[in-house]
Amino acid sequence: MPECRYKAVIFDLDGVITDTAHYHYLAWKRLADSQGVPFDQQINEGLKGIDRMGSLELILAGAARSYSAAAKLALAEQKNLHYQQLIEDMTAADLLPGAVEALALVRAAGLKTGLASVSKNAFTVLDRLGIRASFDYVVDAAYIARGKPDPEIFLKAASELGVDPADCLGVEDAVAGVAAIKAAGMRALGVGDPAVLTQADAVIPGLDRFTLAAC
Ligand code: B16
Ligand code: MG
Repeated sequence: MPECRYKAVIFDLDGVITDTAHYHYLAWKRLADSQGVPFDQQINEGLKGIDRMGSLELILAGAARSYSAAAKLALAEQKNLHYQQLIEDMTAADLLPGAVEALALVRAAGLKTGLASVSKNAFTVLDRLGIRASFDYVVDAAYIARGKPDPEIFLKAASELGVDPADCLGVEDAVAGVAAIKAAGMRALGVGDPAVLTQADAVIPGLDRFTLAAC
């Protein structure tokens, strides 16, 4: 194999490794409906990669009334309970096609693997999927001050892996996530639609098309 241009690959979780993006949508939809606030797949697209309170603020921007800080916290907690119910029964069958193979490919090439999810439920999801040990470092979102598109989470992953950001490939399904990778000074591989992920260096439809030559 020719020498790889990367030393580490840092993956997003929701929408890349597993389709929890859909569970987030269902949980937000239930909450938005309970408040009579408009919410659909298009609004949801803009929430991908945005942390819980940031997502709530974007949803409540469409509300007819205003909410106190305490009411917002209660709504965020409610959404999280809906979400936790939805992920309760996840298993390895919920891994997206190619996810396990992509992680194995990266390790077989001698590269490090990182996970950069702003989800505070990421460790639970990784355990349900049975892939926590496939990562050399998983960022704990509880210690991240700024969500995507801020580069903080990707820079934290690179630093803990002991790799220069310029030697990292970031893999993301969200516009905000791709922006975070680029702001961190990394190459960005988008997973999804090239018409949506316009800032990515390359885009593949799913990890089943992952190669280290992808961008
Ligand atoms: P939680 P990622 C993100 O995860 C999701 O894309 C986003 O929709 C969600 O609001 C966020 O995690 C926070 O999740 O409420 O579980 O803390 O894409 O960075 O893996
Ligand atoms: Mg994502």
